Amino acid sequence: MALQIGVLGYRFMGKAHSNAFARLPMFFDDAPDIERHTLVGRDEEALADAADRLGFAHTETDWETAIENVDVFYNLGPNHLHPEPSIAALEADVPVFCEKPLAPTVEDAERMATAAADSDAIAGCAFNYRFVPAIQYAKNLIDAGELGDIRHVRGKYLQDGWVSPEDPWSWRMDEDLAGSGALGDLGAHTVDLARFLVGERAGDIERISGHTETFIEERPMEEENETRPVTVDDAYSAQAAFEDGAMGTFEASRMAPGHKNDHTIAVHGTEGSVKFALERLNELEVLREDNRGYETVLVTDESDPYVEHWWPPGHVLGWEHTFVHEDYEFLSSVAAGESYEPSFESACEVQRVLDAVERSDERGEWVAIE
Ligand code: SOE
Repeated sequence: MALQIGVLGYRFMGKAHSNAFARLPMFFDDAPDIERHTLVGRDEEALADAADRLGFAHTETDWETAIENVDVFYNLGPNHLHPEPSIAALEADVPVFCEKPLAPTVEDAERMATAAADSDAIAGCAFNYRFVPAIQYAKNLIDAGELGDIRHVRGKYLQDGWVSPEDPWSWRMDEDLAGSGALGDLGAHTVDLARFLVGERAGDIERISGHTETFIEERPMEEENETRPVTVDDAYSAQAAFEDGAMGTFEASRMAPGHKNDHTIAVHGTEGSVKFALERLNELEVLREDNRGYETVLVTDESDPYVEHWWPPGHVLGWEHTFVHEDYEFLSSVAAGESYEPSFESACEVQRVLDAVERSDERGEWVAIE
């Protein structure tokens, strides 16, 4: 019997995951059978059109009703809608996959992690960049000790979608709806990746010194002749101390002209380094101790993570494939009754780091992760 999937949200992330659901039976022959059962949204006309385009059999404007009719619930709504529907689904022992960041606040994230811990169903958070083959290749090198002991983790996520004061207001600009700005939208990815890549070798992040800035205090509404205040950060930077002594340097900005989706992370150890850039996501720069310089590894061999499901070497993958990989892993975990990472607890750890950045910024001093 196919897993019946319910999805809340049908815009950007709704498309990314619906595309992934459609690819699974074509490229992952051991993927569980799934059906796009119910699409949840508020605007009935737009919802019907989206359900038709994204291949859902039913629509529902009430997420509580939808949860009663499905086997798996994907929460792809804006951040403020992550807690309640996800907690309700978990209380009904319906597995939940929730987009990042887990929640607007660390308090909400803790509630969600507790609901997952108390549920018989599993829950996962959509940190899709863990599922880039080059990132998993890097993790395998690091965990195998190829870089030695870790000294530095350096992550940046730069975009330029809101550089102009004329770039419109959206829910991502509002503290009540999003929780934070670049910090949660972009920084969450970098913190999760850093924990994923070096967590085995360097331990967790112990303390943080953070700084946030809002450069543009209000923005025009797209369809109305009015402006709304921006109540979240446009950019953040942070220094982090890992348990085993490694140093972390993190930043993200929506104000970096010329940078479209420029997520980079570098790890430096006692015996080598790796560097990754999302805009060149098939490649990993690797420096081993005895090399004169970095070598560019094209991570598209059939022995590389996930590549066997797709194309021959050099027939590169894209951003959308990371969603196919994470949905394959999550839905396979649901079908097999196994755990999944990143879990809600892992995603809550990320939220604790984001919260520490904001607490540190407010106090002007280093703070411990609580
Ligand atoms: C917008 O900043 C956004 O779509 C993020 O929300 C995603 O998580 C990121 O992967 C790309 O940029």
